[in-house]
Amino acid sequence: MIGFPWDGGASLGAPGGRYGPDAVRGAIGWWLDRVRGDRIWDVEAGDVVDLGGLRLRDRGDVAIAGHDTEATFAAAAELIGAAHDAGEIPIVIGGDHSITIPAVQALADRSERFGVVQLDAHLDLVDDSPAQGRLSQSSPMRRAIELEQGSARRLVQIGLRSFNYPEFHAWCREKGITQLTAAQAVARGADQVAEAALATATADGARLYLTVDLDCLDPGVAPGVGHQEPGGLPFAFVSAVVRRLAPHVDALDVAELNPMRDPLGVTAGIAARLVLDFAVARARATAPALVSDRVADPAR
Ligand SMILES: [Mn+2]
Repeated sequence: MIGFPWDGGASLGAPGGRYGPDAVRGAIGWWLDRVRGDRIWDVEAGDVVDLGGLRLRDRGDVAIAGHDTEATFAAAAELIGAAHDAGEIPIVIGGDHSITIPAVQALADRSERFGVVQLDAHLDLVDDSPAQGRLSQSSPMRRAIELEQGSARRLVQIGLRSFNYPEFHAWCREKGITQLTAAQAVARGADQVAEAALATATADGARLYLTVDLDCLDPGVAPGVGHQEPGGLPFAFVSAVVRRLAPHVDALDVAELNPMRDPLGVTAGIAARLVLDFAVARARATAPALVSDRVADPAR
């Protein structure tokens, strides 16, 4: 885990993302308390998982230079890169969605090619604008697909909705970006969506970057984000996609948590749950379940 307490890129949404990492650290303890002797009962999956092979390490926060976005992003890429080089899977906790820019760069620097699965209400494809520049919360996917190791054809966007700039309609189709609205994704179901996204994003042996913008969720579920869009994904859908992709992911981020808009801590709790979902799914992939309800219930 790497905290990235940055909201300097929140040029359209509300500031406050800088308090995100500590809110997740506070919320995650609720579930870590359930770990006994390196084991945890995954109630929803119906098994007891051996966490003995899993080490969840907190590498602390990216050093923020509030006056200098490029210096901050360089420090982030270095800290995230150090996790990659140590054989770890970085879990970057934002912070507004611009945190993805250096986090993707760190993976790209260590990959022949990579693909991205993005859970988000928004496109995040702005190239440049007078108000936002090139490194804001509205640009992380544009910066990702223009990298030499990236490709628009390996970008899968899930949870899109609401309204957007008209010029992007044709542009996205020309580039070959895969897009699913929140309603389309729910209609297809999490398993099918995750399978197809995995195949598209990891084509040609590409490594996988997973970015979860918490505004992919319905704001009635997760209100504490930079900008809320009605009609979002249910928690169970997002959790299922994160769990299904987790064993294949080379880097994860969870972005746009804004504790200043999250007075009850509900959204921080969701961010922490998704981190645990991710970690437990990875542990399950390497160590078989110790006890499973699925043995008793062959229908599952
Ligand atoms: Mn976003």
